[in-house]
Amino acid sequence: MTERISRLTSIATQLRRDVVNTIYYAGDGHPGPCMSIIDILTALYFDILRLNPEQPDWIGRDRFILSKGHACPALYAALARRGYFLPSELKTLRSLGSRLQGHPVPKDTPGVDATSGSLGHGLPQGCGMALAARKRGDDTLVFVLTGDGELNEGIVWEAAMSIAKFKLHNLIAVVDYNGIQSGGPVNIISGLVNLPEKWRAFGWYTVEIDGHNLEHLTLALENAAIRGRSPRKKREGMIIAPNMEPPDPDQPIVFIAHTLKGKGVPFMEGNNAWHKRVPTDEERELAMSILGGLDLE
Ligand SMILES: Cc1ncc(C[n+]2csc(CCOP(=O)(O)OP(=O)(O)O)c2C)c(N)n1
Repeated sequence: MTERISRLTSIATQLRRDVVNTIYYAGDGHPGPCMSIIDILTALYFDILRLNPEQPDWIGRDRFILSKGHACPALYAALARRGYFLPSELKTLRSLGSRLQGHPVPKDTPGVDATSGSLGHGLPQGCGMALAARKRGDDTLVFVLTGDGELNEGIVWEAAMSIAKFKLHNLIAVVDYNGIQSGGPVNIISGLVNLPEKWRAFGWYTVEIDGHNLEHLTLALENAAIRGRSPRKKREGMIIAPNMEPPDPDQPIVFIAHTLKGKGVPFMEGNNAWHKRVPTDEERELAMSILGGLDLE
């Protein structure tokens, strides 16, 4: 394992610990949905995104939209560990007057770029931000992370169509394809099948990826980011997806990230009872014994 990947692996474990502790202290929250996106967030916040935590509103920053806003304890953990605020503040999640509300609000929370929680709105907001970046003439990128159950919302597909039509190569979407939404399996509830073909039909360069393999994630996201900032520049040997032709210069990219709900805590993995649930004292201790560490230090 390279030094880069071992650093990211230990950050991902730290974020998983933070999520368990944050939800334990808040007495409310969605641990399973957080765990499936931790590795994606780790790759983005600790390797890929161009950010300045000391200047959260810096115009030149990349934007990140957590469209499945109910997983915000994972985002807050990433922001805290990236230096936007102290990890001890995570304990205030969902409490009155806290900057860390139960769904993300940019007005209150440093580092949050978009309001979310009502599912489906991340991609449309990202479309607007990517158009604005084009109008400004800068090379900032917009990353949007959506759930798979969230794709039931029709507005996602309106945005997908517009983003391809406007040729927004500066927007990169990631779908957290864990196969389960709050009410059960996505393929049964909404008939969400043939997902990659759907995105391709909407004009997107569609790449399937293991959403827990930090090596693959960082390589693919890094190359997608380099390409997103200047899509017409020829680069020898740059691979976004092995065994695929490179994207057309104007095509937006979506990563379909195969993930596991609850990933990292065995008794939560694939168990939808943890979609929204608070760990008991014993469950928290068990999780900590697996993840190492005890508290929000
Ligand atoms: C517009 C809207 N409808 C319903 C909900 C309630 N809700 C919260 S989480 C969730 C499931 C989302 O599934 P998915 O996108 O797969 O996220 P995951 O379960 O993987 O976290 C639903 C339906 C909501 N937040 N917004």
